[in-house]
Amino acid sequence: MAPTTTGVDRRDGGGGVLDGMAMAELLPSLPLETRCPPFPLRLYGGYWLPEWVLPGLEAVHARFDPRPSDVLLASFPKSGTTWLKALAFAVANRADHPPSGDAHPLRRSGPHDCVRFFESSFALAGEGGGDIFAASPSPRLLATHMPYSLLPERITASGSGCRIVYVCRDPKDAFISAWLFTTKNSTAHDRSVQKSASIEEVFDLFCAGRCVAGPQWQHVLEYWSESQRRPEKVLFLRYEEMLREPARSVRRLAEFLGCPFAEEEEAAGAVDAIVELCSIGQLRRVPANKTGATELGINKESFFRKGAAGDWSNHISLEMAARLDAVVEDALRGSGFSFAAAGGDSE
Ligand code: PAP
Repeated sequence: MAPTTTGVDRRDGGGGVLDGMAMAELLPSLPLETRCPPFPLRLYGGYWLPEWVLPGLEAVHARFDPRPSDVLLASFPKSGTTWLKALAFAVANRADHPPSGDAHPLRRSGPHDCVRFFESSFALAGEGGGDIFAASPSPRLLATHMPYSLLPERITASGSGCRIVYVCRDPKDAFISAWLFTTKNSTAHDRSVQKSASIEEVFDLFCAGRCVAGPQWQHVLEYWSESQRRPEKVLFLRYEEMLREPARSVRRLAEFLGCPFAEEEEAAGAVDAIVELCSIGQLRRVPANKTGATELGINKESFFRKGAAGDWSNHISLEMAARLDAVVEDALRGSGFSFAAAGGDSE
């Protein structure tokens, strides 16, 4: 099997669903990583993915029936997913749910309840059954942390109609966000993973691509490449740019989703109302985001921490940062993509 156009060699960790072999059979033979909390990871299709999610990925391939109106929100973990879910939900549903309204769903429930991850939803639903999203009305908003090359072709084929919005973040900030999230949620750890790992150890693993959905830069590069090839179907956003110009990002999102803001909406302040509704300060105040835990035992409040660019400098040394920058630069050389374009290190 040859490497794909996006550079992922599927021989690296097996092809699994892509080769028609059952995941349950394949899984024990895939390379295993247990040093990186919170989950045991398996190398599959060139990516380190949580072992428990892989059957969900298989189910997405086997049972998920995409519709041309579907929109998939994609990201490497801890890159702005929660924010993107809130923004896309608020933009797409603003006719039914005015952003300033007291009854808006984002004032009563969390962004992760409004837009669900399809691979983990299928994994948690278990075997059997059909398409768990079949009853959801169109247009559907769904989310994924899966790499582009592992999405079903029924989603990625040019004729599918499905649109994808990807949010990317500076790898150092994504690493720090993940590290602090994991340490805050230590009770959600899988028992088979070491709990005492130091930040230095986990950082070394991140630099080697050994983290949930890693290598991070490869994940980003695949979606970026596709956004260059099919800009009408794949929108590539940068977390740092969204922080700098949230209103511009909301307008881009609306245009891409086929529902640009009308003059009357602009005049009525709809864009700013969505920016405010989805701001980290507002989401943090929502009771549903303050208490309780997700199905995986993750404290809901831990999805809302600092929400800034460049916070890595408060947690890792300049030497560590330079090491990761060098790894990333090396891996991206010649690709045309650079994290520096976002100005990721400025607050
Ligand atoms: P996930 O992959 O588990 O879904 P994700 O939402 O991608 O997590 O990332 C969480 C980061 O987004 C956190 O960053 P930090 O740790 O560096 O602070 C979180 O604070 C940030 N975040 C969450 N909501 C928002 C928001 N509304 N605006 C900006 N940043 C946000």
